[in-house]
Amino acid sequence: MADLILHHYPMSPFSEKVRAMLGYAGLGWQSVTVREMPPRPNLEALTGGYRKIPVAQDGADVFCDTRVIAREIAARGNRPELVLEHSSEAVQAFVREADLEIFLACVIGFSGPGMMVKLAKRTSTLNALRFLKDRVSIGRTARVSAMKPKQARAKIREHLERLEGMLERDFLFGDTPCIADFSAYHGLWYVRDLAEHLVMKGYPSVNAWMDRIEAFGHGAARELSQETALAKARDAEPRPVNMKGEDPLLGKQVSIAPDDYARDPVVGTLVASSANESILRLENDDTGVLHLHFPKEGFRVWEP
Ligand SMILES: N[C@@H](CCC(=O)N[C@@H](CS)C(=O)NCC(=O)O)C(=O)O
Repeated sequence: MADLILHHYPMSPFSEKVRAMLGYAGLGWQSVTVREMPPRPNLEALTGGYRKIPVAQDGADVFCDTRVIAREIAARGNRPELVLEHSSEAVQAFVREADLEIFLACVIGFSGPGMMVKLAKRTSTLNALRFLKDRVSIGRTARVSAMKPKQARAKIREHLERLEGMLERDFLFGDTPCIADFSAYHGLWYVRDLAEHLVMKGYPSVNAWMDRIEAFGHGAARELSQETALAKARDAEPRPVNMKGEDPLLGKQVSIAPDDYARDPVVGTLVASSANESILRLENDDTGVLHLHFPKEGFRVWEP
């Protein structure tokens, strides 16, 4: 299997989840840095309009959402503990909450003016203002219950208490990490390492656990340009699809979109549908034929 190409940006928590998993799995990968918000024309040619970050790519196969990206990392690094559907019910329930409510609480509760100043310093003031406008618009069109910053901070304090209690061993569910550790880590990375918020101070076990995850590093990344990533898609064929499923929408043109926030739909032909994954075929001049992989959970598929 080829090294994954990761389309990401430094301040993105879900990208940090993937970078940390790549480090844990000891993998080499290719890094394509994208803007913090659309327009991202080169990436849009690969994703058909799916707008969340990160996105991973292997030739003409494109992996949208960290749940399907984790499966690719697990396969390349022989780390089955990163595959959500192989995990216990308790781990799956924990990950579901960590990747949605807890992540949103971290971002809503701890994105003060300091974060905007950081972004402005890394990019430009105009970029930071555009970012703010973009995120307000994501919030307005989201289908998740809105939280006020104060409520969000209270939720995170409660969450930190719970984690502190869970961390009797080195990792959340035992002596070795699993997908739950990476899902819980990335939101708190935003709070502790990006926002540098003092709320984290009173939780020594949580801090030591985060340090253990950070010690895995990010794996060996090589920079790649957006144009080269597109060319790699154009020069490759999608890998053969070996699961098809019973879905009545198979073979039809469908729309697919996240059902929580940033719900921009992608239109393509549904070429495979299993319990955990949908694969859409897309074709355009810049990339040729692509297969886009989406998780089943958290996505809606319908006939347009
Ligand atoms: N469920 C998605 C969540 C990804 C997500 O929310 N990513 C954030 C960045 S950390 C995002 O896309 N924000 C909007 C953007 O970057 O355009 C996953 O697991 O990949």
